[in-house]
Amino acid sequence: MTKRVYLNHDGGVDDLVSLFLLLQMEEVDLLGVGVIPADCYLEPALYASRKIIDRFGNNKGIDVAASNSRGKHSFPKDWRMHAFFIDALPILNESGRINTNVSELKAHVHLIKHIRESDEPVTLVFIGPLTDLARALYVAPDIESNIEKLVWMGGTFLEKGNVEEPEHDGSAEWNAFWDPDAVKVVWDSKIEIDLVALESTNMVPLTVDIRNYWAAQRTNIGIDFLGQCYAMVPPLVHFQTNSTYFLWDVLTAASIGKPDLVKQKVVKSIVHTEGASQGKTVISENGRPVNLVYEVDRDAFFEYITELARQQD
Ligand code: AGV
Ligand code: CA
Repeated sequence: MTKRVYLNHDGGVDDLVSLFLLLQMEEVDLLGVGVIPADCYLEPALYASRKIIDRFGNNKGIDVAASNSRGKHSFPKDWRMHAFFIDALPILNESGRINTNVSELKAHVHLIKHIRESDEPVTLVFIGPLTDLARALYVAPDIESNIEKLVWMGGTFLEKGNVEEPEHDGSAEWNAFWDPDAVKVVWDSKIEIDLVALESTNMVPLTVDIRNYWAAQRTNIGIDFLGQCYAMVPPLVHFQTNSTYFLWDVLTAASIGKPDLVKQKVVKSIVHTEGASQGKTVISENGRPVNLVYEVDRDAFFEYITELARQQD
């Protein structure tokens, strides 16, 4: 059975790889793509998205929408630069043309339109902050009834998150920290949420082994694309640093195409929107239920994404 899917991403290396992989999933009917300038700069992220759809999207006629949402805390500039590198990859620029359109609608309005027009409930895949969804729910509360569920890369219930910034205690995950109020708005809705939190994404760091595995198969153009993308970001070698790269969003996308890669359990939670723990998600008796993805079969995951990437001639 095919799933209607809408993707909202924020232009990081693993966001753009996730777009590429969702386009390869037979069971996914991708309705549209929104791009939010959180962990990226908007222009290169839009260009890269359109070029990926052109090059690897099999003429699916998907359009891309730009978000004008703003966060509360900015991502580090070094990370936001990654979208420029992907946009410049020769494989995405070979044809010298761009066919995929940018919608006239802002991303949250584009999201509303696609949910309203879908003949079946839509699965929302958010792999950046939740701002566009929170804005959409605010102006169009009716869309809730045509949302199958939200699959979000964000949050963590571990003691240590991945934010290392002044005035913060380090307990939050970045997508939640960028706009904690948006998390609260979505938590206050009745939408079913699958939470791909740091519990599971910590199990899929980028490593030199996985890079070499892709390098050895680089004659295949899709696997070469994976290798080129993950050449831009630091792998886990001796110990984890603030810039160590994980396949956060790619795990989120993979859990849609192959749900049995991951294990889930229901937890009740709230989110902190003020103070030194902003963006921290916490287990609480009175919280709202979410399906926490807490474990992944690492080897099966890497095999699955490699096979998805493999292009047939
Ligand atoms: O917190 C993970 C989210 C994911 O959506 N992003 C990266 C993924 O796209 C923010 C982030 C946390 N640590 C990072 C991040 C790092 N070391 N480099 C780039 N982005
Ligand atoms: Ca992201």
